[in-house]
This record gives sequence, structure tokens and C-alpha cells, in this order.
Amino acid sequence: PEVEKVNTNIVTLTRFLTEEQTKHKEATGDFTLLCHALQFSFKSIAYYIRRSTLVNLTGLAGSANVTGDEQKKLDVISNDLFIEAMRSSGRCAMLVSEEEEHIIFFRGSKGARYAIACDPIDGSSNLDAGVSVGTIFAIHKLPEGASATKEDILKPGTELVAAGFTMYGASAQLVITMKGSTVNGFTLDNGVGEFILTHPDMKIPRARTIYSVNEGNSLYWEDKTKNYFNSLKEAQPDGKPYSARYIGSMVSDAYRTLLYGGIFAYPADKKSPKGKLRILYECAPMAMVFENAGGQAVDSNMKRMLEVVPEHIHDRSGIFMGSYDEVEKVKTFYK
Ligand code: P6P
Repeated sequence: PEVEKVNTNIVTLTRFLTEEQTKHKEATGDFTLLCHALQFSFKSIAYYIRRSTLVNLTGLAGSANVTGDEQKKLDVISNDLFIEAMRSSGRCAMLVSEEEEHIIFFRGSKGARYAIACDPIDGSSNLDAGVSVGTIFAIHKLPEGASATKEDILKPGTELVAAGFTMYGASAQLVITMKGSTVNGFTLDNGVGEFILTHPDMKIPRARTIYSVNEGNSLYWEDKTKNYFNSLKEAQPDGKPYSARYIGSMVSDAYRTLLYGGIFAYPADKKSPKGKLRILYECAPMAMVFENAGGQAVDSNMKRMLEVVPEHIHDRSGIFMGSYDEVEKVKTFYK
């Protein structure tokens, strides 16, 4: 009888990382081990997000009590999970987290040569509404021999060795890119507990009439910003205006923009003169993903996002990122 053709050539993230490592002769395996700790934290966060509604609302076994008042907030759990995964890997020297005012130094990780900047649960304000949130991460490599200092992470995104995000949607979607390499998307298969390569070599469409911005801020926008977005609402050469899509969770808006194309923006404005999104763990990692997928990312002065250097670990920036041609169109309004 005809046997159903089953794809047995499954590329897991674990296999992908091993294959990537063989491309670097000088590799020690530290980066691979660090990424294994990363993927473990994403699997754990995905698990807690799936259960959080049930635990909070039904007091399922394992939570403090029905009111959940001792049930740690999900962003605290995710942050704690992430910190412990990085610490126990022994390959991370220091960590910047959106949830931590100060840098965390893992002094016990002797010889660790990597630093991580992350937003463990970006968009957490949407969690109660069941809107997809995500984890964004950026991996920095420290100079040989030196002990980790804050200056080692206050670098332009061009120096990142890897970056990406995990969106906790209908399934957990992981997108990761290495320096000078392609963008690859993985889907968590809960059955085997592995991220499976489902979107190899992701390329963002060169143009797409979709814009993604919080129009509720237009009262605070400068004229250039107003003129740009108003131009999208007029009939384009095909006679139709752009479509508006805004989820309010950067990882979700970024993932859709990466797949469909278009422009995502959080411009600096009179309310947030430096913008709202953070450079180290939102703008820079997303910029690296978008550039490696053939798109662009710039700040509110049209400066290449990957060349922006933060002064402080929680510094913010305006950002426009998306299809190559869509960012080129933004530039014509800001010159
Ligand atoms: P606003 C979520 O709070 C977040 O940090 C990003 O995930 C998201 O893109 C942005 O802020 C949404 O901000 O002001 O539109 O609610």
C-alpha cells in the first residue's frame, strides 16, 4: 500500500545550531550552549503563558490561590526564568533585562564571553486580553580576556553576534539571525518539545501597503510624521490607500511585518521625544532581524538603527522598520 510520504528530515533548532557551529572553525561551542539555554527559557515561558489564564482564573493546582495574589506576575516569572537559564548556562557574563533597573553580572560564570540584552515579556500589558506577547533578545560578544563591564553592552547593533525574538501566539514562533547571516523561523512542536525549522531564510517583501503605528499618538506627532502617515491614506498608484494593522505588541507587529511586508513605526513625538521603544532589547535586535531579511530599520532622524549607540542600558529611540522600499518612502518625508 502507498505509504504516506512523511518528512523525516526534521531540522530542529538544536540541529540547526550544531550545523551553524561547524561553519565556524574557531567555535568553542559556548555560543551553542548559550542558545540552548535561550531556547529552554522560551519553551518554559511559552508553557507559563499557556497556563497563566487557567492558573489565575481557576486556581489550578500549582498556583498560590484562586485570587492569584501570590501568583507571580507573568513578566516576573519570565524574567526570573530567563535570568536563571542564563546564569546556569555558565556562558553568559552579564544580562540587561527590561525588568531589571541594573545590569546583572554573573560573576560565577568564569571566562563567559557573551552578554545578553532581553525583554522577557514584551507587550505584557496585552496578556490579559490574550494578545500574543513575546521575548526579544540580543547577543553581544565580549572582548577577549576583559571582564564584563557596562561599556561592553553599550555598543551599536552592528556588533551583535545574534538577535531575534519568540512570539507566543497560537504556537510559539522563534525567529533568529546571526551576524551577516540569514533569518530563520522555527515553530515550537509541543509534542516533542523542539523548535522546528518552518521558515528558512526569511525575506521581507520589498514593498507592501500596510502600515503599523499607534494613531492615538498623532496629536503629539511632528508635521513630518503627520505628512508621512497622511500620504499613506490617500489613493496610491493602484488607486487604493494603505491598510492599517496595529496589535500593540511589538513582537506580533514585527512578525506580521516580516512575513507580509509593510512598515512598523513608533516615532519619537512631543510626548516621547526619545521615542518609546528601548534600543538594546527592542530596536537593535529587531533592526538586525529586519536588515538580514532584506528590510531596513532607522530611528526618527533616519539614522540606521544598527548604528545608534545607547548611553544608558534602558535608552529609548524612535523607530521605523519594515520593507526596504517602505523605509525609503519614509526617508523622503524626513529629509
Ligand atoms: P503603545 C508594549 O508595551 C510595547 O513595549 C511594544 O511591545 C509595543 O510595540 C508598544 O509598547 C506599544 O506602545 O503606546 O502603542 O501602547
